[in-house]
Amino acid sequence: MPKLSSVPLPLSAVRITDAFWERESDLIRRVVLPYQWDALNDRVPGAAPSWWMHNMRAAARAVAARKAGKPYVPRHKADSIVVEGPEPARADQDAFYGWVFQDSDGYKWLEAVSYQLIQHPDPELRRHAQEAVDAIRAAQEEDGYLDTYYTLTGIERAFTNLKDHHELYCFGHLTEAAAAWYEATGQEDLLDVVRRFAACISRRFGPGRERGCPGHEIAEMALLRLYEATGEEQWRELADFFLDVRGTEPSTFALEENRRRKQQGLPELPVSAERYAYYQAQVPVREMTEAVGHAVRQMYLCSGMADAARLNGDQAMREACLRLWRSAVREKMYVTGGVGGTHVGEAFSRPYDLPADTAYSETCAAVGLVFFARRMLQLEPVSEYADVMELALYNTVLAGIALDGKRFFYVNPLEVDPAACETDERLSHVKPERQKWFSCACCPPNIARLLSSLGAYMVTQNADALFIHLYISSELDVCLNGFPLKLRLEADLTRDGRVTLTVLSGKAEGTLAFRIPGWADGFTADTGDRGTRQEGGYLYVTGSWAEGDRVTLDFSMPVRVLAGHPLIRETAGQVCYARGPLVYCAEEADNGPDLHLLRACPKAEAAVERLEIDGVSLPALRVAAGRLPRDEGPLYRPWKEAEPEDVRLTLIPYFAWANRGRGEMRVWLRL
Ligand code: FUB
Ligand code: ZN
Repeated sequence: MPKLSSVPLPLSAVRITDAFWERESDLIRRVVLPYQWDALNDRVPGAAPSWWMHNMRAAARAVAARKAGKPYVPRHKADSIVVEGPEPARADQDAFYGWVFQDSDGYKWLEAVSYQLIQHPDPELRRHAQEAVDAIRAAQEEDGYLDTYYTLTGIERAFTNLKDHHELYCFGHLTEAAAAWYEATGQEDLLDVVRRFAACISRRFGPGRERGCPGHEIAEMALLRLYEATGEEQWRELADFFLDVRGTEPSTFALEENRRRKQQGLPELPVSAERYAYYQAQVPVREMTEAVGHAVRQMYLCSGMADAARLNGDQAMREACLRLWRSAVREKMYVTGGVGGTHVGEAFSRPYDLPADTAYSETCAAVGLVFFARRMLQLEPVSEYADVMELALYNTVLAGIALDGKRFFYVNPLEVDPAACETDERLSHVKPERQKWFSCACCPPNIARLLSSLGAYMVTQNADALFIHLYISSELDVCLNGFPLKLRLEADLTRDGRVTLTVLSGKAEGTLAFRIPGWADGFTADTGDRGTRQEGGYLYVTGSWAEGDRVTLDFSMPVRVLAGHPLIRETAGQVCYARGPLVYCAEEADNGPDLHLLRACPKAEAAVERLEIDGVSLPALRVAAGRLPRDEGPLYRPWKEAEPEDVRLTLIPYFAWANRGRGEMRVWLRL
């Protein structure tokens, strides 16, 4: 392992006490996960059915029938599935409904529940989770294969379309869930399911056997996680195999496509990899230079690559990760930490193409960026990674869930005119109001699993130092140079930039490294008589630590007025406001309609106030601005100097928009 690389603290060593984040985590445990369990069981009135439990039970019956020597006759053939399905009460109990990756929704939920159980025993959640585990076990085929889509639509076609049919994606999410469930309960029941499924995959794919890799990545990072958790080499070997095959010639996606075409009597296609950029399979991974294609896939691939670079000490892989990071973050990321500039294919667009109203910026892609950032931090403690991780977390990830935890955004635009979204086909992907659930419900459980494991993103450690990346109030049980320390971290970045670290118990010598956030306009530090140095955007504080010792940092947190890079056409002549990790937006609820008529006054002072939205106290900004009149004049008229009326705007954190009914919203304000 490279010297600089670090590992996160185990979740059990972090107890979050933060006023802001504890509310979120509590909401996830008390409201979101029980709600999502109902959704997975199709019990949320008026919400799109999930079909998760339905498909698991139907698959279990099909598996049992086959075991008893009775063939199962698919209700629908693979490739002709019914995504929306009927009312669940009128559904064919033995048919598959939903998307090909429907199984993954429940796996993500189970992973989130497991993280919660590590931190808070909850008998009801545990009972539901066990029910889910048992349903999954029953749906596994005798040879270890597990994917309800193929079990119910034609098992003979399993593994014939790795590019589009997501069985390795579902396997990846199952692996993540199993690792988390094992960590939470010590039970190997789900791990055994994964072992059997992995064995089934490995009988078919691997060195000297068939070449293949997932069309939608995640298995790579999931397998490497399992390798780290268990020390079992087989997981690393399979992850390395998937990474090494990707993008090599002849393209495995082309070969499988040609096999299908042959069966249909269609001519074969060229087998070169270059056609598969959408799936990040256009070149071998170590040669990749640009973040392209489906944004979630790209972020998950990058995460797996960063893990592999760290665990294998693979320098070429690390350099590819750096290039992909720079492309994604420095040329293709929204100011809100979202990625995916186009809804066409839910994908990365060209550099600097970051439209506000037609943005895709899928919640899952921001979750993926958080994964990638933490893994880059593990490779090397450089504060840019933590800055981006924090940005994505406080803005786009949080925007994906309503303050009451019961409605969700999949797409996260930076400008919304509800009337346009409802009438303009080009904006049909943009929902002005959060939804109860989605037929493609990848995002809600993804938010739940990330927010339930926040402790794993805050602190990492290597032989040199303990790195504090995110300032979230918490109690931490750490071990510094072999000596246990109990630490209390106090901060509330939704209020100010003051951070205090107190040693609650223990005695040790060593280094604590504190991130100097990119948003801070200078800082002061009281570190006692310990030695300090700055490197990579961290303040390293070295010395002895004992009960009652304290470090206080004061990061100056002014209101920042941001402009976009000159090559982002969309942000030309506009500014947006930010303070600390939060990006702000104007909403119709505070500022009236026609937000495009507002004119920002970037030089005017801004005041920070508290505002209550849906019972939650949030930081708001009051800023001076102008408003152009709306008139009934002709469509075009001779230009004259604009005479805006003076107004004061209320700006709210971007993540909190759309919690007060339907209305306009915009992040970028014209000058
Ligand atoms: O394909 C599985 C998931 O569904 C993707 O990650 C999301 O973008 C959505 O397409
Ligand atoms: Zn999603």
